[in-house]
Amino acid sequence: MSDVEIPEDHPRYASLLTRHRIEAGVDKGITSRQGLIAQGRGEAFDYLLGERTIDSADAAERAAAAQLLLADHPVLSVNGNVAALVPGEIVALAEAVDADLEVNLFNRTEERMRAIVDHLEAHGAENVKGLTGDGEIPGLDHARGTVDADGIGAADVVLVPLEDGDRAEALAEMGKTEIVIDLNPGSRSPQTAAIPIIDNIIRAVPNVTEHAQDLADATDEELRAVVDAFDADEALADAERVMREGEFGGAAPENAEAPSPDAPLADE
Ligand code: PTJ
Repeated sequence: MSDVEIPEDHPRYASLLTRHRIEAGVDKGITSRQGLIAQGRGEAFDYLLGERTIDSADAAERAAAAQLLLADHPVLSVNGNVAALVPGEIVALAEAVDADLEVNLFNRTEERMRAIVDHLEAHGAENVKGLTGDGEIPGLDHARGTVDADGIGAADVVLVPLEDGDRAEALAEMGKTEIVIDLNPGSRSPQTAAIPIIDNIIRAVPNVTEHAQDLADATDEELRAVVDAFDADEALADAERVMREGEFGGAAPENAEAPSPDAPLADE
């Protein structure tokens, strides 16, 4: 996919590039139209975060890298938004932690499954799972619960970026260790996760890969210590605090008002 010409010094460069990628994903039959809405919601949270990786998210990204390296069978789940936004980056992460990639869609159609597998393969992926669909996540209807038995079905650790709350809960109930990337700390998916990453996927995935490369020679004991030092509740609370207190980090206009401390964050 060719990126549109946007000058790199444009103040909204990253945001415009992201929008273009999502639009192009819809045009190519990779991303669902609902994916556009999901992106808009994500952007609002990213704006409140200051469009940066806060320290607690960086800690989560390091813990995620350690957890993926410790796993016996890690799987990275790819939906239409992930495929449009970070196709090369998710392939690089799978290589760095020796994980399977599995296309797993909320709105599953065979055409979109195939288009995403092809797109990932064009970015260097091999043996992408998801098309077999011979397993299921208990507690969900067929369309939403279909997985590969030897992919997500058999995984011990699953990375599920931009996941819907029901499926995140059902996967956790199957005993999977879940790593969720989601910009909304009030959403059920990160609240269900062992490791919630409150960051934009375009920053999060390359940073998990960097941490994995940094931890490549660590012993299991050292990796376990990184995972154990991470506190999911603290990370969620820290992201919510940054958003409520309006530490915009330069991304917001000077007259932007901080959100009211009493306003609840949306729970999906
Ligand atoms: O391709 P499919 O059919 O599997 O559908 C994918 C979407 C994302 C459309 C589907 O899973 C969906 O409707 O998701 P939700 O319920 O809208 O949740 C998406 C979550 O991802 C929301 O909490 C958003 O804030 C968050 N989000 C959106 N864009 C980003 C993001 N989080 C991190 N990085 C983003 N770029």
